[in-house]
Amino acid sequence: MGFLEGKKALITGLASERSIAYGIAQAMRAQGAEIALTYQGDKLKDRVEKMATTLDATIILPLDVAEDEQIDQLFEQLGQQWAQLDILVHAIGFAPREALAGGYLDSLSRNAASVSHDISAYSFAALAKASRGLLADNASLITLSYLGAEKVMPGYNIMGPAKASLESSMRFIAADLGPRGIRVNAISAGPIKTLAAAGIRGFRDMLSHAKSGAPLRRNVTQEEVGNAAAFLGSDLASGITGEVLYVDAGYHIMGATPADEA
Ligand code: NAD
Ligand code: 0WE
Repeated sequence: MGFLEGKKALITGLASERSIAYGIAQAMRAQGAEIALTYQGDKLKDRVEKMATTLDATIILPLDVAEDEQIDQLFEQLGQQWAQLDILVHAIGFAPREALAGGYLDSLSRNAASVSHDISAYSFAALAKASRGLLADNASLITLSYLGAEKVMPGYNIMGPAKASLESSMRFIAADLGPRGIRVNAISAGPIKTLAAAGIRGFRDMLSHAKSGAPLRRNVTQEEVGNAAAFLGSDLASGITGEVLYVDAGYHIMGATPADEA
């Protein structure tokens, strides 16, 4: 018997087998949760439907968070099949590619700031707002963040402020929904090579830097982030809300690079 037995989880952000969202879906399924998935646009539909079969998921709905109607439609459709939602996972982030290379100010534009905050931060609050009527009274909402929210990670650029906004919004949502027993948390994951990450220049160096700088001297996996999300989604985490949980092999505690790796 898994610790998510009887729970219904909606998981956004699947793009490939390497997506953090897929690791989360697998971990939650392994603990007994029933899974529903969303896909961004028709390009990803077939791929997400294939992944759905490995998760015994039969509810697969479109969601582009740039579209208000798709957000409303999502929970209207989901509500026709599920009376309540126990877990909502937001694993969505995007900035225009040009904004993730070069210097912060050089790559900055009004459009990059607007898009990155809209898609990566506002969307979590928008999903929380639209799902309110469907959420169970002990539901758990989870989003994915990165250390670039608090510290300057070269090249992360406008995604840093967007993740800072996401984390702050997470706390406001937690305060809002807390009286209903609903918990809201973020996982700050270390770098993982996913589709979104693959296209970033110098990402391999970032992985090796994170590895040598972390107490555990290694990178983290989708499976490890998935297990942490399964925990936060479960009643085992019933006292935890408004928290940022680091799944980064300890990297964030360090103030300097370990001597053996300098
Ligand atoms: P990924 O490319 O597998 O997933 C990103 C997802 O965002 C995709 O499924 C994509 O469809 C979705 N998305 C983008 N724009 C969207 C929109 N308008 N509407 C709906 N969905 C949209 O990459 P990932 O690394 O698994 O990213 C998932 C989350 O984890 C993101 O929030 C990312 O910032 C965060 N994160 C990633 C890392 C890493 O190193 N990979 C580390 C920490 C946090
Ligand atoms: O949040 C992220 C990446 C999010 C992301 C990735 C892309 C690539 C494709 C957002 N938007 C886009 N836009 C695209 O066109 N991470 C935490 C991974 C990541 O990205 C970095 C990192 C790390 C870590 C960019 C620069 C430096 C470090």
